[in-house]
Amino acid sequence: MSRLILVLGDQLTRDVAALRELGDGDVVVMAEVESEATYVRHHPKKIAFTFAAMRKFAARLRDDGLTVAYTRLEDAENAGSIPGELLRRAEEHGAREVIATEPGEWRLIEALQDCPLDVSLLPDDRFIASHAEFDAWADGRKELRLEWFYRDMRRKTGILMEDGEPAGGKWNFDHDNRERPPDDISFGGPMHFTPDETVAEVLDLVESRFASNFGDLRSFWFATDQEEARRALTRFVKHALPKFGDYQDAMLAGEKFLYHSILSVYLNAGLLTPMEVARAAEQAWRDGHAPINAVEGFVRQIIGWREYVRGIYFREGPDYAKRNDLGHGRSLPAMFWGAETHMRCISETVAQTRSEAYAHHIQRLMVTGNFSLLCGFDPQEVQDWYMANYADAYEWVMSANVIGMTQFADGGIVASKPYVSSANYIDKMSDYCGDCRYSAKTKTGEGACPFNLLFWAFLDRHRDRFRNNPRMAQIYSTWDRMGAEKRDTILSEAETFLKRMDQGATV
Ligand code: FAD
Ligand code: DLZ
Ligand code: SF4
Repeated sequence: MSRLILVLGDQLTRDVAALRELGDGDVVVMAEVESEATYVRHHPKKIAFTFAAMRKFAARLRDDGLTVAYTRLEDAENAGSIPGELLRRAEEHGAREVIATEPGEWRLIEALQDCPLDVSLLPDDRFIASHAEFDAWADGRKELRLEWFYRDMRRKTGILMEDGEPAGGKWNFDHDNRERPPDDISFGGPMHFTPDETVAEVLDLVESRFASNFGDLRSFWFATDQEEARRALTRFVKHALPKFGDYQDAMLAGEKFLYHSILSVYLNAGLLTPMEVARAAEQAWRDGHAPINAVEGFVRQIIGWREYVRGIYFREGPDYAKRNDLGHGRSLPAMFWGAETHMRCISETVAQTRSEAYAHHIQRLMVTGNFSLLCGFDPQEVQDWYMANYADAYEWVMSANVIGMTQFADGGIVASKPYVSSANYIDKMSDYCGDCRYSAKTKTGEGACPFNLLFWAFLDRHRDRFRNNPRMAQIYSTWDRMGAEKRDTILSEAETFLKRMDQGATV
């Protein structure tokens, strides 16, 4: 009896576990379905990317001689969900058994487990660390700090290792990174691909079905197959990687990409593997093309952070994404959806998110993430916002970044203290503040930057929670030394700002 081999829209790798099981007579099932396209209001570019890449991958499998049952979103008989499509195809092919690679989100894992067919979920071994390996590393540790996990990943992969020792003599070159933003950027941005017939067809579909979703569909320039994604990787390694480390934390108005790779969307969909990306970067260092601080910094993101956040998501279970340790419940303001704001850092970040379905790490972390935590937005709403707006968004990689790293909603599993900062950080690492209606240097009164007010208001609000955290002792003593009158002014101005924002005023 034939079996169904399920390939999801973010499993577009010939070597994915389920496809390795393929036997004679088995049918590969791929389906564009309403439930996946609407469980959050995805950016139109993400839907277009996913469908285009799925269609091209299905065509490649057919070229390889595989039998592929592919359902398009507009097909009349489309059952609308992955389990629904499996049931329909099972009946069509007289199959009972389904082989699938474990999805990257609990909701879909649970839906497959509940599907009334004989579904086997295979481990997704596109990742470097299995769930068991991550758990073995985490078990019994008081703190799950990235640095120790990352070193294990270096040892396991041999990336940037020489005779068992870290290349260049140390594990982490962050000290040499994080320079202030440069005056101009020599990297022209990621490789743009002109839509071919398949992509053009999908763009028309997405335009007609998802026009009201937040985000610009065109211009659409993403790679949509493995060969194109590899070209994008090559361009990054050649032109941007050498400076990746230096300007990793910089933000510049009008410069959407700086020296970032824009590879997460391809990595997460399966068009690239983490090991091929890490090896390409390592080779650039061995060839003398890129310095160790850049290559180590980049490799740490791929084999360190990317694996680590996935490990946390699966270790902590389906409830992780619902945590709200600080009890935050404010709704997101209209400025996160493109409404006018005087805050230049927010308007720049939201504008490029809208146009590209992309913002780089520091914009996500120190602008929208930091602002969300300071204002006390509901962490689930915050996560939904990120899930909706970024082309690389999947819960396995999103949750620990949002719930853990930026919102401290997991109570400190990922971060040892909340990632909050006043305007000082943004002012130092960007050119946003120069042309802003607010003044980063002004602490209270006319023109005071909201970050300056909200920062102290946050610390004051959560004093009981954080005052005994040794990493925050100094900041609390600065607050206490400020004088009661100044503290009251800050708190009342912060309150006024939040009230006006909640009422829909342009702030
Ligand atoms: P680069 O800066 O070039 O970094 C190289 C690669 O390292 C990335 O492609 C990515 O695969 C990996 N990486 C870097 N940082 C992280 C990280 N913190 N966690 C996991 N992988 C990392 N990344 C996603 O892939 N999907 C998400 O949904 C996502 N949501 C995020 C939400 C928040 C609030 C924050 C703070 C970060 C989030 N990240 C997410 C991590 C990171 O911001 C993006 O991976 C990165 O911006 C993607 O752009 P890039 O490919 O140019 O990355
Ligand atoms: C992101 C996405 C979208 C928009 N659409 C589909 C789809 O129609 N069919 C599909 O198989 N996958 C899609 N995906 C990717 C899935 O949402 C992803 O596999 C799960 O979120 C698990 O990571
Ligand atoms: Fe953002 Fe404040 Fe700087 Fe304006 S002054 S760009 S609001 S940090």
